[in-house]
Amino acid sequence: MHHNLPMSETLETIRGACPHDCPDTCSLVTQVVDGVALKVQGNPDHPQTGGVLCTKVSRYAERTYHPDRILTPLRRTGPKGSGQFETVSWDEALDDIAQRLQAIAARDPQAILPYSYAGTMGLVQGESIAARFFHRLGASRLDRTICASAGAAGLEYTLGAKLGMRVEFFAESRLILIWGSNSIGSNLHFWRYVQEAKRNGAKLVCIDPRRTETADKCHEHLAILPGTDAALAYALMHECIVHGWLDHDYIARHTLGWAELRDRALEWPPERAAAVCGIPSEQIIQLAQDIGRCYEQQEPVAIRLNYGMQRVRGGGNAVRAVACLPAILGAWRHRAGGLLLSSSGAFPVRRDALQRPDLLAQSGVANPRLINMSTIGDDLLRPASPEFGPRIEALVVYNSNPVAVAPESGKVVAGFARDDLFTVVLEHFMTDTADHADYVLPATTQLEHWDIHASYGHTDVLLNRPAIQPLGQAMPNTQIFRELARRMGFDDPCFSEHDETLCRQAFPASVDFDQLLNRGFVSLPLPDAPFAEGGFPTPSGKCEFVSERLQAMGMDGLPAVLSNYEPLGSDARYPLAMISPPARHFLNSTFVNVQSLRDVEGEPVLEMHPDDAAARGVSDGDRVCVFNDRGQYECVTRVGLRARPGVVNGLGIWWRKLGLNGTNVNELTHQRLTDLGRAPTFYDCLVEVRRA
Ligand SMILES: Nc1nc2c(c(=O)[nH]1)N[C@H]1C(S)=C(S)[C@@H](COP(=O)(O)OP(=O)(O)OC[C@H]3O[C@@H](n4cnc5c(=O)[nH]c(N)nc54)[C@H](O)[C@@H]3O)O[C@H]1N2
Ligand SMILES: Nc1nc2c(c(=O)[nH]1)N[C@H]1C(S)=C(S)[C@@H](COP(=O)(O)OP(=O)(O)OC[C@H]3O[C@@H](n4cnc5c(=O)[nH]c(N)nc54)[C@H](O)[C@@H]3O)O[C@H]1N2
Ligand code: SF4
Ligand SMILES: [Mo]
Repeated sequence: MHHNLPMSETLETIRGACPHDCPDTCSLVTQVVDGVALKVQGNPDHPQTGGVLCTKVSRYAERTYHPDRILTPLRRTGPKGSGQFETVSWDEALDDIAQRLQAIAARDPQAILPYSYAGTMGLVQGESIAARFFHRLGASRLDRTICASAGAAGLEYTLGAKLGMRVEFFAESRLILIWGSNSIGSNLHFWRYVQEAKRNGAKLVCIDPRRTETADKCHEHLAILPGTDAALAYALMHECIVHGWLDHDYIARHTLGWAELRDRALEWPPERAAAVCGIPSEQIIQLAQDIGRCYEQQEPVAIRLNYGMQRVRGGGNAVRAVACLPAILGAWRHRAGGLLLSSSGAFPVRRDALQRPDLLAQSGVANPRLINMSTIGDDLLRPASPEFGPRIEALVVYNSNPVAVAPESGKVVAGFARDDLFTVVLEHFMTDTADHADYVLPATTQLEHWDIHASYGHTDVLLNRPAIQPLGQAMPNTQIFRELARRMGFDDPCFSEHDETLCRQAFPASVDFDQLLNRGFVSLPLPDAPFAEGGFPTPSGKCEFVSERLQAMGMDGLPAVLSNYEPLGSDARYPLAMISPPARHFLNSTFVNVQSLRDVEGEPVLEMHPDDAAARGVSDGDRVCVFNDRGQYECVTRVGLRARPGVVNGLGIWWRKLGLNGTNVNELTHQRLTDLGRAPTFYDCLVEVRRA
């Protein structure tokens, strides 16, 4: 849309997609005048966005034009971590990087590791040319587990895939369980549907150790101890069984293993679960009665499960336990009933076309080893061995800030500080990770490049068109990998495909690209209620209460109740459990350097219950040291009822260098992995607190 304005100004509005790791995947409209992006707003024509963005992304122009943007390639001049760099030309940087990688690859390409996550969720600036590059090279593969893989595994073993309710139908639900989700902070557009349901008389129940802003607005809040969700789910099943709130027809036709699940659930009366969860049994009984009332009146019960409850040892099994509930109630029959954890399995993404795993054949490495991104601290420090393979000699980091976000930062920092490690970081800003690079390469932001997006919170495909030219010498990730590929002699034509071509390859023709170009989004054609007639994409086609696949791995196949690695009360030296969910105005570690957002958050915060604070002589606003055997983190207390007794909330994820003592909350977390999905256990962590 072009308008001719006076004084030869041109105003354009460009449609895009929010790139951030957030379930909402908003449709953006950017106003551009004379090539400068003035404003980024929510697209009013996209129903899921409804013309509204969160505070963070309303500041996207501020982030894009931030004076600290990296706009030229940089080469390190000081010690690793010092942040001392000099400007170099693209040719100098790329020639040297290609030479260094080639020399390592000549010995063993698996000594090279890509490290990336969802700094952008774009399918093109994420894993397209980059994946082709590392496949062709035969580099180690990265196991991308840092966020959601425990919950994903739990869902896949139970429902068969990352599928669930369509988010818009929560507006019609009568009882909504918001379980391990701070929707107002992390899933704002879902919250709009919840408000609609509330206006229509729905009851809202929040299950979260922290009294979040979401919990404040729900009718009930069950402040369970971290890592006790499976016990709560079983107690709810217990009550359904005892009171006969069971859809026997749905159970018989569409589930597997009911007799076994029933016996297990009968071991969990509310009193037993209450003791494990650290809440009064009356709260569990009340919630069960709310469920029963809906069951009897044939009103839909909906669960918005989110990833907060799977960052503990038993996270995968906890998701399995919760995911059994809708099936026993027959809640899936109704489009406003069932459960949603992630909708990403609904998207027919052509990953092989984008990532070209077939290029491995040219690399000479048949099946490169898999390195878990969640244990990067240990893995960078590991010597070569027959089991592990070669020592990691080179890292190429893009779309991620591991020094800030990976667990047990003490080890992560020590690994990144290794003098014999060659590190390249593609970034917008000098993050804690970029400080440890040998080369930092300037990457474009979402306003400057093409991309295409699936979503994990709704079921629309979005296209992102560039709104402005790249700033300075910045290049899209894709272009940086094309340039490296050429220098490494990778001449397959797939390395010269353009970004728009890649956008077109990402989905089959059934996703209408012309509509994406014209309107910015396309809704997937999906049934209103995915499992109303069963049809679960599991091996049995049923909702699997008992999983033969898990039995084959030596488990009993039922959802297990597992206690945390570090349960409350297990170590007298560290009598507090700590969780570290996001601060509302940051997105993981992104936006911490945007002054207007950091001003809102103030300083790194530790929320403490008044009893826990008093026991330590700590008052509101005191500077404290949070510590355990792994490290120390200084922050400022907020004493109040957001924290339950015994649990402190260390809001994340600050940049270490912007924190009070040069660390952040991950100084305290550990690298042990979840029961399923090999994921980190950020919220399974014991600490003690003293005044600093
Ligand atoms: N503003 C903002 N939005 C974000 C993000 C952000 O950093 N900031 N991050 C994005 C990303 S990457 C993700 S993965 C999602 C994360 O969003 P969610 O999937 O919602 O997960 P978390 O924020 O980790 O945790 C959600 C809630 O679970 C609670 N919780 C912690 N432990 C437990 C437990 O054991 N049981 C239960 N029932 N609850 C528990 C936490 O207190 C928190 O309030 O949000 C995305 N959106
Ligand atoms: N203690 C604790 N730790 C956690 C969590 C927690 O709840 N508690 N949450 C975990 C979760 S859920 C997640 S998902 C991870 C997130 O961890 P990360 O995926 O590392 O996410 P961010 O911290 O947002 O860092 C993304 C980086 O990518 C960069 N980036 C964005 N777009 C582009 C681009 O187009 N090109 C390039 N080259 N760079 C780009 C941004 O500038 C930013 O620095 O953190 C995990 N760590
Ligand atoms: S971060 Fe989430 S809520 Fe904010 S604009 Fe992006 S998709 Fe929308
Ligand atoms: Mo995440």
